[in-house]
Amino acid sequence: MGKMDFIGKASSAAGGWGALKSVGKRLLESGAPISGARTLLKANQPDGFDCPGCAWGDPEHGSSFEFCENGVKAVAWEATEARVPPDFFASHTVSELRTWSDYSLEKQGRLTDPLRYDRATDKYLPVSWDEAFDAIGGVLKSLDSPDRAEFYTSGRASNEAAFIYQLMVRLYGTNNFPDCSNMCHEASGVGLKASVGVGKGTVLLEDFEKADAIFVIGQNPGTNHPRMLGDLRRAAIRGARIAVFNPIREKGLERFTDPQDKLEMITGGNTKIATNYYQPRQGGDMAAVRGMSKAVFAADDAARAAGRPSVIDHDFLSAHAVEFEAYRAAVDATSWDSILDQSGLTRDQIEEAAGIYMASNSVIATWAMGITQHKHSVITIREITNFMLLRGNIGRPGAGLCPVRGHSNVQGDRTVGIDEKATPALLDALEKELGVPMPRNRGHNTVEAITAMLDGKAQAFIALGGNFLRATPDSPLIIKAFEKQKLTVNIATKLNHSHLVPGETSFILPCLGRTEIDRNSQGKSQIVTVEDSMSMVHGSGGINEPASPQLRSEVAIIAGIAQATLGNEKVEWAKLADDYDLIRDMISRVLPGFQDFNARVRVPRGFHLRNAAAEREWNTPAQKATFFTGPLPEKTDHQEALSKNGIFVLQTFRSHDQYNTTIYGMDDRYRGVYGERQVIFMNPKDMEKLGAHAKQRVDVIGEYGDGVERIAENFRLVPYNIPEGSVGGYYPELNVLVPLHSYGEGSFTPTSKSVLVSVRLRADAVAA
Ligand SMILES: Nc1nc2c(c(=O)[nH]1)N[C@H]1C(S)=C(S)[C@@H](COP(=O)(O)OP(=O)(O)OC[C@H]3O[C@@H](n4cnc5c(=O)[nH]c(N)nc54)[C@H](O)[C@@H]3O)O[C@H]1N2
Ligand SMILES: Nc1nc2c(c(=O)[nH]1)N[C@H]1C(S)=C(S)[C@@H](COP(=O)(O)OP(=O)(O)OC[C@H]3O[C@@H](n4cnc5c(=O)[nH]c(N)nc54)[C@H](O)[C@@H]3O)O[C@H]1N2
Ligand SMILES: [Mo]
Repeated sequence: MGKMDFIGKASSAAGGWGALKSVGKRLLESGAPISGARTLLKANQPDGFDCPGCAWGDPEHGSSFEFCENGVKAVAWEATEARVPPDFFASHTVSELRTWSDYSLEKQGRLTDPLRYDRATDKYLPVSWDEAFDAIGGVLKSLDSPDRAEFYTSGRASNEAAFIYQLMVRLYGTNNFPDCSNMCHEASGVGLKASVGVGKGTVLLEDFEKADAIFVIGQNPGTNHPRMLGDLRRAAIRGARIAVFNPIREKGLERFTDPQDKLEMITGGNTKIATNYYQPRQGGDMAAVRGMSKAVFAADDAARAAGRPSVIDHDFLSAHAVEFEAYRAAVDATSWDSILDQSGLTRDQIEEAAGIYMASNSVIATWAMGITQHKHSVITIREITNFMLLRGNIGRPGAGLCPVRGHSNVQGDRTVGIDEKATPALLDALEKELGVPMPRNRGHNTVEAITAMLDGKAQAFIALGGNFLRATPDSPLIIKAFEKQKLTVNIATKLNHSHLVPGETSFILPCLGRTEIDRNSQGKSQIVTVEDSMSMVHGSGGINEPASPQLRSEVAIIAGIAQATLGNEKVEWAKLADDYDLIRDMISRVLPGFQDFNARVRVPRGFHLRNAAAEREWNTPAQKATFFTGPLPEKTDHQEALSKNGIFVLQTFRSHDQYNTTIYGMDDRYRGVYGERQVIFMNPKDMEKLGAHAKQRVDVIGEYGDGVERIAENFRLVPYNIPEGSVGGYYPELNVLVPLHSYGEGSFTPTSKSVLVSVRLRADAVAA
């Protein structure tokens, strides 16, 4: 398809033959269709590996292959036959590679050898593992304080890798754990902890079979959690109501053809997913939810006045919650006018949605980045919790809270200690286990780590996976931050831009992926474990031969760095790396809920980590579920944008053909965009106001008045069903527009779904 007609027809339903076609293409591209198919058959199976795609749960009856188009892409991406050997680095300087796109870099294939940056030639050269470990240990030992180093984690790391990583970092002496969670579901953790005492979801996958209504808020599962669509589809077929809140009409939430359903595939049929689709303004969800609470209160008052049973579960609230009266007062004090203006919905729509809630015995609320990546995300999550508490929708079958996590083990990484603000309980337990004091001061999150690197307060950056440079805000600042480092280390499977801004001493350390066999020194294969969004912990063992004989597991690489930095006195690192059972034994001694870890993880589906709130045990200061009683945000960015001429609020989201900063391809089938990622989705009325036509070339400019020029050049407009005053486009290309200082209150999460911008037409406009 030529560049000119990148706007095409969107798929009529998510999933279906389009998904199958795309999968076949991926398998062929991975270069190994046969082993590729075998690889896929082992995804999310009891004796296979955990899919590195998303963190959606696995079904109990896991006999048939759980089909998921984007899971296939994630697996094929890792299991590719393409390689980037030392030869590749001999023929390209780092400066040259910096001009390549994210897509081209990762497309080159799997990293094969440990590499050290050589400044004289501006190239990465092969290095031995021992030499790398010694040099890294040398720099780490030379820093004047352990707080001078930042240890990043991306959420694909296994529990075992993450646990020994935090062990090393804390023994070294710091709690500096910036991690991808800081940019992702941090607000869910903070909000839920304050409201119900545990920062995780309270539902199991089985609850989706029992819910009467499911509220899907700020999430695009058709692309990002395709297996969730299967659960939503089954719920829809049973007659459950599915209420979607999303400013954009997302195809996957409207209709879905289940590739696992033979009849639907043959007949070209599909299932309607959303029974009710609401399009709030950007960041207008808290107002929408408060409006629903207001309607529930009104209905409850009326019912009680008429002598009918109450709508609100007052028995549950008096037994289990505090601050209910104050919440009622806060809702009463919130006017419908402010609710309607902030949410952008009509009163009828809000009352209709509240009606669905009241007519349903058991309700689940799910959410993702459309909620968490805002300034007021923590209180929005608390407001969703308030609403769910009104009818006791937490802690019983078919009901509960479900923040749908991103990376396949981001939740597990937190559980095992990747946390810059670790609880005293964890630190106490580590002290008891190791017999040495743990650092007690709060460490750096992602935003603070960047600031520390820029200020020269941090001088070393180590990354266990991920692509920090591209995932974080204000991209040009991060380049400066990396350039100032004495040491940068990237443990990675594929080459990305974070590797191309080397500090004074710099290494790329290639690791095994989850699909690969991880053998110890005796040739025995080892398994790792992960935790999904439903707190199920299960084993994962690779089945493919490693991409290169030089690769080491993440655990082994961390053990190597730890030994070179700390010696073997407190922990015998090599022994742990040679037998992950020993790491799991240590986890079971240190963390609650992991007793008999080694035995329980070897049964199909693993085990469930107890969630106290799901059992109505509330570990909040009041020992009760605690209502949030504050007001709505004074003004959202969307309201701000609507009040000013020419200002828009920008949200940055994922296409159907990417995994975060990994770009699989240039198409976004469900949104009807092909072969192009430099696009801005805009309401046709706004385009008219600007005098712009479809495919118009534009520059997008940050509007923060903070003296920093932020500009994303040469994007093209796509007319779209998106609220007026808001625009959307793809992450990571648009991260240049997200200011480092714009983050969530209480979460420090960059406001990637709410960025103030203007749009300037370019002179070199092409005809529509
Ligand atoms: N294939 C694939 N799978 C993935 C990923 C991937 O990149 N590719 N990434 C993984 C990761 S790390 C994560 S965190 C998840 C992300 O999963 P999602 O949260 O689904 O990801 P986004 O693409 O950021 O989509 C955000 C959705 O929220 C909506 N939204 C934006 N602002 C608002 C708002 O103010 N209110 C409401 N109600 N909605 C809003 C957007 O229109 C969009 O539909 O997916 C995980 N799974
Ligand atoms: N503007 C904007 N910014 C965002 C977001 C947004 O919606 N908008 N979303 C945010 C969110 S939700 C997240 S989670 C972050 C994601 O931030 P990150 O987790 O840092 O980014 P990824 O793109 O997932 O990382 C991809 C890289 O991980 C490495 N990798 C892949 N598999 C493995 C493995 O098994 N082991 C190791 N060691 N490395 C591996 C590869 O080298 C690959 O290049 O981005 C955040 N940034
Ligand atoms: Mo994420």
